[in-house]
Amino acid sequence: MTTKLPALQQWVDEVAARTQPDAIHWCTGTEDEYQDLMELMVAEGTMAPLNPDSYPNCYLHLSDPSDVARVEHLTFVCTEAQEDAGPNNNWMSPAEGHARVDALFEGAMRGRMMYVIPYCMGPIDSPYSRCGVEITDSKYVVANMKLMTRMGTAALERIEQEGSFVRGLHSTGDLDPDKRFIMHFPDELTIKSIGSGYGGNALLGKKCHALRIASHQAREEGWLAEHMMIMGIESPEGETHYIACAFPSACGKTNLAMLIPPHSMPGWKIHTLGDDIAWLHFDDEGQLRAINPESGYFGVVPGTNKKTNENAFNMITHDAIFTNVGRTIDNEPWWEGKQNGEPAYDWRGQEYDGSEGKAAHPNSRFTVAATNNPSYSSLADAPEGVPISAIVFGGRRKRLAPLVYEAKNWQHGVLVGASVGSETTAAAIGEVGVIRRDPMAMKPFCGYNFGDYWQHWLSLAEKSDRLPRIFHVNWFRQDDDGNFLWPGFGENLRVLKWIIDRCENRVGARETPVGYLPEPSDIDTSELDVPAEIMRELTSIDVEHWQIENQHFAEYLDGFGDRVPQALRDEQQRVAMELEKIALKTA
Ligand code: OXD
Ligand code: MN
Repeated sequence: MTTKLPALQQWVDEVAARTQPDAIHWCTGTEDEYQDLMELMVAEGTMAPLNPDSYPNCYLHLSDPSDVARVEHLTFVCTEAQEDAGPNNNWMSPAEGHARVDALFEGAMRGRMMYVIPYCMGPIDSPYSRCGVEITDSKYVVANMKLMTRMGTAALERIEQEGSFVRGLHSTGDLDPDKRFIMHFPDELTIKSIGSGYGGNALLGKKCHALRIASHQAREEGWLAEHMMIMGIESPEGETHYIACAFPSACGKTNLAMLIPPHSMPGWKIHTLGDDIAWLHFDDEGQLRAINPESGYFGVVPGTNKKTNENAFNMITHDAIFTNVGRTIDNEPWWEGKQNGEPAYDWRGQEYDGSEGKAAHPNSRFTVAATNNPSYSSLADAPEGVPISAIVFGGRRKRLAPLVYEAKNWQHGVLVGASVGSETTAAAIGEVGVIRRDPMAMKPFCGYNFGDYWQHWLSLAEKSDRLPRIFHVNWFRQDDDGNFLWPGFGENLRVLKWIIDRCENRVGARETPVGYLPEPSDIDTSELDVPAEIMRELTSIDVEHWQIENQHFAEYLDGFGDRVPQALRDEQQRVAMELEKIALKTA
């Protein structure tokens, strides 16, 4: 018996009987255990140590070339009624889901070690944290879980006290894409994932538990599990505000979370709490508080350099795992946009001469403990989390969305979040439909019907009279030649300052049908090369363009049928009517 909790021991025994591993290892989460795993992987050839002088304690893992990203088409939510999973998820009945994957797990761990990883999502002593146990046959998964979660003995003790935990079963199987499934059983708090070793498919604490299963639990229990980074912004006067931002994958959450203030804003400081996931709960006073359930970052490597994200660039020079990047002749990791060194080998391990493809896979990743981050906030470990002043949504919109605007109230903010989207192809004026809709940046991660999810968001208005304000930002506006209108990166702090000033009622705004917009002069552009007419463009709306957008969004809502809350429809129609009024006036 390796645990005092009979339900856990029984599950581990059942899994072992089905998967037939050679042996079982219960993870303790110690540094020695991590180093032993690394040595084993180096001996097996699945991990390569990088240059110990310039990249101490860093390793490179090259995955199977067919296994480099999340697989949304193979990701399922298994509920009794298909309607409960909603049009936003692939669905299977629980009976069929179990039958399909259980057959693939038969004997899957033969010849392998089975690892049992007890983990805690969130600070070990936080009432908002939730625990899980992942069983896996992948040493790479164990090592990544060590960096990404609080795993090991302390988590097991909490699980034994609480008696409940999310069950995550994972095997890399034979990496055959035809035998790959990521299955979620929210009513059983269970995840089964087979056939992939990639982070989002295999580190079950992350997207599977902390978003898909947790969003389901959060709805039942009155909180939110969101695809949001969390950051603290401290002014030179020492006033700190915390914000939670949801942008679709690969829209710069990690960069924003680690922002370095521009020279023109001396004395400002950024404190990073998380770069990907936030769990938001109300405290006794009705204040929404956030914890980051993770304790590490699993970030996209290409494009990381001193200009885009100096903190990340520095934090991955030690104690990091790289997955699918290239390598220099000096055995340093290399990626497109690194801005120094030359690749000698590509992400497949082959010699690289630049004639074919990229040296690093576009979705190559770093894994590091959050404490590596120079701007790490010690409050990331605070059991009570941090108070959230503002929720910020965003996406990549070349033309439509202004640099920043504020929702008129909570209900309107839910509409703003529900209409988040990112352009996937070059969209000319008018072609606003060419976007991937990604409500609240949760399209791949909401574990239940979006209609019910929006209703859950709306219902929070009844829980508190001091909800955070809701904003939308867009760093990606372009001119006709494809040049970005706003410099982005550290300069985004200028926009965050406006958001904070709004929260403190220190600055006015212009009311429009789509929300409150800044006066161009209310965003400080000193030392920036952004002409006044560009600032006017960045802080105004094109009514006709927004009418098309509103119409597209209404059609999108139709896809969710009668699960769409009436209040959301009302809000969409209110915006449509107000836009129409202006269009008629100016016609
Ligand atoms: C991620 C994602 O890996 O959103 O964080 O895809
Ligand atoms: Mn993400």
